[in-house]
Amino acid sequence: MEKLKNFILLFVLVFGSVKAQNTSDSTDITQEQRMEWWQDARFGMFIHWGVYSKAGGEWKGETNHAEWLQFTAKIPLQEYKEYAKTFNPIKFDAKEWVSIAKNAGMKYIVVTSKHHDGFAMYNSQVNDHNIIKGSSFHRDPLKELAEECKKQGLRFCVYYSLGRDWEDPDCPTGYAGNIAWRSNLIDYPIEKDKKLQRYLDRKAIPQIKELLTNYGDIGVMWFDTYELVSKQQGQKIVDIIRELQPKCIINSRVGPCLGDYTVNEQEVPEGISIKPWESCMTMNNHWGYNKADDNWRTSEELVHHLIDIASKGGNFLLNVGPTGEGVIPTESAERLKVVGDWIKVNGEAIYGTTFSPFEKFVWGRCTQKKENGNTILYFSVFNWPENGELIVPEVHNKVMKSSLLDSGKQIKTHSLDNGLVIKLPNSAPDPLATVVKVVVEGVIDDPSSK
Ligand code: FHN
Repeated sequence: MEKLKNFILLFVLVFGSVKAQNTSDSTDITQEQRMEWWQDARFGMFIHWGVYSKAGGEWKGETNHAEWLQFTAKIPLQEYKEYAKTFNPIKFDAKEWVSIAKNAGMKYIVVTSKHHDGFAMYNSQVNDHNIIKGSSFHRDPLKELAEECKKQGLRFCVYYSLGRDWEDPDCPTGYAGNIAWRSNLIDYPIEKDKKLQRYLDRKAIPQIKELLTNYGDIGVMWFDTYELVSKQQGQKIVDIIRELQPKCIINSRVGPCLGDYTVNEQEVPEGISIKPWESCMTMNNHWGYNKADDNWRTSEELVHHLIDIASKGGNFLLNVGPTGEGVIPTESAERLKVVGDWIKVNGEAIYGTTFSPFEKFVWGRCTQKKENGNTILYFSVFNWPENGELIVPEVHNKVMKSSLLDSGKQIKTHSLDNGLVIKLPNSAPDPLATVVKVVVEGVIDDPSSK
């Protein structure tokens, strides 16, 4: 009898707990499931917006400031707080912003909830240096953006400056030489007195919890500049996020050797990476709004970056810096419209694709999809070959179908010993980039397997 009782007890203990796990199945999300939407999305909008946007990069006649205004213009905290009180972006329209992103073909938005100035662009109960208590706006733009993203089917994501905060007295940064030059040494000159854990416990962690509790599903927690945050401290933050929102993706700037994907800033890596990565990029020379900066990338450059990044297995996070009134600059909106028009026709060659099975071509890039055991190759042609022929080496698979993606017009191919020849029309249907879709039997060994 005793044995039976012990056996039942053991049974309940073991199977009772497994069952418990299965009931809350959202916590059992696999990394692959967590990353799936993001890897299919390929294209997102980065938004650098804050009190600093009001200055438009200008302070006392100097015009090269932006999101680092408080620091680069050496503004004492109290003066910056006075300036923040005058911030009143009356033209801010979440619907407009999300529509611009959506029409550009972007699937997610990453907005600065708090940049290095430590000013929360949302209704934070943790610290009064925020848009509700510390500005003239008294509305919560993150709340409005989160709701609008939901309405328009985009993923709402937040940027959070983790290891740099010029409002908090306990946020030390790494030393360059013997100066902690990225710290607020004006208001808090004694760097060695600053205890990072105090800042994490008093401000960062409570604010991260607020963001993960009050704004619905957060697609990505996009941390920046972890500076002195250790792996243990970063892991604690990861654990908190996994607890509150298991599906939330975390970038690599949460701490050393942490995060779900790596970030390349203002650059596109040379080669392919099979690990998830993202390239974040400005459209001119500044993240935050700078009215003097007219060094805009061309729409063609942006389309080519998008294709190049997708052909290497990455995501493109393209930045806008709205004005102090809350308007996305015309130069940005116009370029995003052009990118969006291209994607409306050629999105199939970007969304849900994986990296190229080939080294890059002089004439363009390739992305691929697997379908029913066969492979769909999307060749995006940037430079139209004079002889109207594309040579794709190493492809000996049988071609099942080949066409121009935009019109569906059939095009001819033939095989040679060294690969496949694709016969093109005399001129490029789309000068930005023309996509040729070729379906071949079976799979093509990708370069990483060679
Ligand atoms: O210092 C920031 C900068 O202002 C901007 O936010 C970029 C975006 O990735 N991150 C830091 C520089 O690496």
